[in-house]
Amino acid sequence: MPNDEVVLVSFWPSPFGCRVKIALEEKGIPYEYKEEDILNKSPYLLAINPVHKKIPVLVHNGKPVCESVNILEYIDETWSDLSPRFLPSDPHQRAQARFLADFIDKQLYNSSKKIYWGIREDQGLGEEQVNGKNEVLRVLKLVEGQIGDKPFFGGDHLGLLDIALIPFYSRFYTWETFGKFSIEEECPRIVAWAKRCLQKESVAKSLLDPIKAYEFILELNKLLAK
Ligand code: GS8
Repeated sequence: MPNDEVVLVSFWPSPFGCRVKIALEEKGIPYEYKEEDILNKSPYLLAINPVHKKIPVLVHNGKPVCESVNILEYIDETWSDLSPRFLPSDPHQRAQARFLADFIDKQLYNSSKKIYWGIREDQGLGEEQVNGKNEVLRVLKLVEGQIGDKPFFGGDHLGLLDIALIPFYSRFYTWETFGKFSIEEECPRIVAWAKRCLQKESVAKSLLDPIKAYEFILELNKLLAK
């Protein structure tokens, strides 16, 4: 669809926005990027996502699509002629990929916030942080158990689950630094998988630098402390 107008509205540190960037890059779909300040939301964002008022939003020929996993599925269906396909053709495998992407959304991000949200890094580990760390490791170990003998969850190419999970790799450094633990020691297969994903240009050019992600959290915590 050569005359398509594709706009991604996002906020630079967002792992959810990063998913959409990777998906568009993987399929080679040209798009315009619009940065949104989520601390001072524009009337445009409120108009295109009046329900959740969150980024990312993909605006395709003027029509907004919200919620990152929903956007990934929309991209896969709309540009079904472009490879790779993010969802497997087998219904059970498709259900499983959706199930795990949903599990990541419900568990990983919220648990991880307990490790760093409003925490001073020079404090000893509090109970909430230890809980957050244990929950994060539980999720990662469960997901790690699903890695088969292929390089990616999607098989030989990136699939829905790969794209949903890989943006959080940029946050590992933050979680490890605040939580004083090593994900590589606990979940070596997840880290090996992430390194394979990073060999993909779509991932390498979309993923946030881990140090920038960490500095962003430090700034956010300063704002929260005010
Ligand atoms: C989550 C998006 C989200 O949390 C998705 O798209 O998958 N389930 C959604 N977006 C955040 C920025 S990233 O942390 C956001 O827009 N927050 C604004 C707010 O909460 O007001």
